[in-house]
Amino acid sequence: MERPHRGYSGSYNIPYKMKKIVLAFVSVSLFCGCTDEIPMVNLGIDDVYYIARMQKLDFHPALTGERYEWYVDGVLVSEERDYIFLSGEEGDYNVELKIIDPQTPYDFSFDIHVLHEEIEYSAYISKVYEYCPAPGQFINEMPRYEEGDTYETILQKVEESISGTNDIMISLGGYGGYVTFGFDHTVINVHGEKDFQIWGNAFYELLNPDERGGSAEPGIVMVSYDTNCNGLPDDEWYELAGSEYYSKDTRHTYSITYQRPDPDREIVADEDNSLDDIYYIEWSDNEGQKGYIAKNIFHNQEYFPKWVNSDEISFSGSLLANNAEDISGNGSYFVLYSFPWGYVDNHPNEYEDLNSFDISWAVDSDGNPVDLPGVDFIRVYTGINQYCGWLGETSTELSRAQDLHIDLPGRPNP
Ligand SMILES: [Ca+2]
Ligand SMILES: [Ca+2]
Ligand SMILES: [Ca+2]
Repeated sequence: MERPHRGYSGSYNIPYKMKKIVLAFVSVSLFCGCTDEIPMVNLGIDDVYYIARMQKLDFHPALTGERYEWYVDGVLVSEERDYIFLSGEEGDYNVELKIIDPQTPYDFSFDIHVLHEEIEYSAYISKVYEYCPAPGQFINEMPRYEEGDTYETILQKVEESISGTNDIMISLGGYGGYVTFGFDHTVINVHGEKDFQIWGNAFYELLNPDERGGSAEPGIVMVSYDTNCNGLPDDEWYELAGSEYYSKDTRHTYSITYQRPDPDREIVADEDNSLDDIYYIEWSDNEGQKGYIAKNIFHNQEYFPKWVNSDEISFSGSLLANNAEDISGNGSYFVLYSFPWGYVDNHPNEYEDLNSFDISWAVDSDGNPVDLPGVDFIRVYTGINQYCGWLGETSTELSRAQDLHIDLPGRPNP
């Protein structure tokens, strides 16, 4: 799929966004066997590139060798054959590629001029790639399903809800439900700083605010870098390791499947009549557990996503420990406690730092830290599989995300 570019074709003469650069070296034979020196190949007018900050330029050398070394301003940055250049800072950079090979060593040097974008970037979400909620009491309502909607039109509604500063809350439903979004540029991983913030609808209850309990419905964040530069979230995903990542109570290979409501189920209400269908949507997990998302009297729409045709939906990921406590002892008053840091919809939005995320928290599927230069795709999924009586299933909500490295008009970032 062709990704729309940002209008760089005319004025700066070379790259589109995501342009693939193939270093096709001509006249190679002229240099062979003539000298012991490593030949410098002049790439002609193509040895200068212009690109906007926070956009990638990916290089694929046509020539091969035993080893490769890429340098930016003299600093070794990669020993892979292919290299993606990305800079958050405007300026002039010298890039050098050394192909180390006993027969045919080469050394190429060229300049990249990183410019300010022609159209100012948005600091907020510009694109929603996926919306796959688990069943829940707010599904088909946040956003609302209307007759004739398809996955594509629902996706559009989600994008309209959470992009820019529209600030319309969407729900991810029960455990595993997720949304994937991105910005109109790559979010740079500035080392030593948090990189983006996400808004939810968590609150602390008024009686004991110091305990940081109330409605915390933590969502786990995953990030991905568009390493194949196709504009699609089909690259490797990394979890951002929040405060609970290394806890013994966190399970890292959890999976769950929800069933479409069985039309032949026995309709049973609970004793105090806050739930009118306690066997509504059955789930089963890979630990042999089973349970139900009940239908409650407060939300009468269907809870299984209506645009989904399949009879079951599955999710997998890390599972956080339950965070709710029934302080009434009779199911009438639950407090959902916040985890310390690193989750969405986990602290009230005014605690900006506790709702902000550092790309350097990324870990691979074995839990090893990964040093990403930036991210193009961010995914949030409900991290708890918990049911709290009349409050219903625990579900992550979110309404906005912001790249903390983009200056806002009239308010430069510190
Ligand atoms: Ca960072
Ligand atoms: Ca991709
Ligand atoms: Ca919430």
